[in-house]
Amino acid sequence: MTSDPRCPLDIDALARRLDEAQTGVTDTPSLSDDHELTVDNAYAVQSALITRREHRGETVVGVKLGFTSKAKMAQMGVSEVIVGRLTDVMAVADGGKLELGPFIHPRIEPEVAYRLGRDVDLDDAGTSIESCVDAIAPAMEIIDSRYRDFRFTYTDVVADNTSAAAFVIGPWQPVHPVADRAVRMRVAGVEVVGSTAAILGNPVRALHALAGICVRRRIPLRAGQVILAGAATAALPLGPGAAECDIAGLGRVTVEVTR
Ligand code: 0L1
Ligand code: MG
Repeated sequence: MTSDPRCPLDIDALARRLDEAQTGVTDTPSLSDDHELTVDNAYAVQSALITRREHRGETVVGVKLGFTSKAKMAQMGVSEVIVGRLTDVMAVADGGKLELGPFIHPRIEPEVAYRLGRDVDLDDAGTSIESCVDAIAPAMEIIDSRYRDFRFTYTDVVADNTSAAAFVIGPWQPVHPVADRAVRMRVAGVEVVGSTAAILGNPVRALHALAGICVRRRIPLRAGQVILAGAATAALPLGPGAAECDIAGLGRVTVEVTR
């Protein structure tokens, strides 16, 4: 488990540090300041973090992708997307209320969501993840890095469950192609526009990337789980007021943010 001469690596201690940052609503310095995490170590910390949440009674209800835009990959100097886990406690109802209290410095981004109609068999190379998806919806993700000033390395953010904090999903629809759809998100009067093409050129590619990582990392993909495919625009700071997202031909999702 030890990989850095500067500081012995204790996966559970790192997970506890990130977990306490989240539950205590207090940021923490980048783990990389005093540890040299490998990608394997980082996913191990993420798994330990999720185990802690499960011990508190939370249930994993889906997965999310990050770094699905060329701009973000270039910024981080990486070429592989990252995967995090979503729990039931992170889910907010469409049109519902979201209180800012539990978040450190939240941001929000427009996303495309898929739903799995059946389990993905990670041991069957012939299984197409697309054939396991039974619905698609507009969505927004709230990201809230537990790191000070959102300053992190690639492995830091994997360990921190890819900044996952909350999500809201609009009305589910039968699956249809959404390769290049206009996206508009408005948050407390600030608007950002973009395209679903920002998600790996086509959100369906996010499904393929996800399947590859889940096979390698043994992250289960179960019937009923949701998949957030990645951000269609840059994230906006999340403040009080209405947050809404429209995706052409896919629909609309809203949430009312309160202090
Ligand atoms: O969901 C995302 O694309 C965000 C991944 C983590 C990076 C960040 O916190 O900005
Ligand atoms: Mg996201």
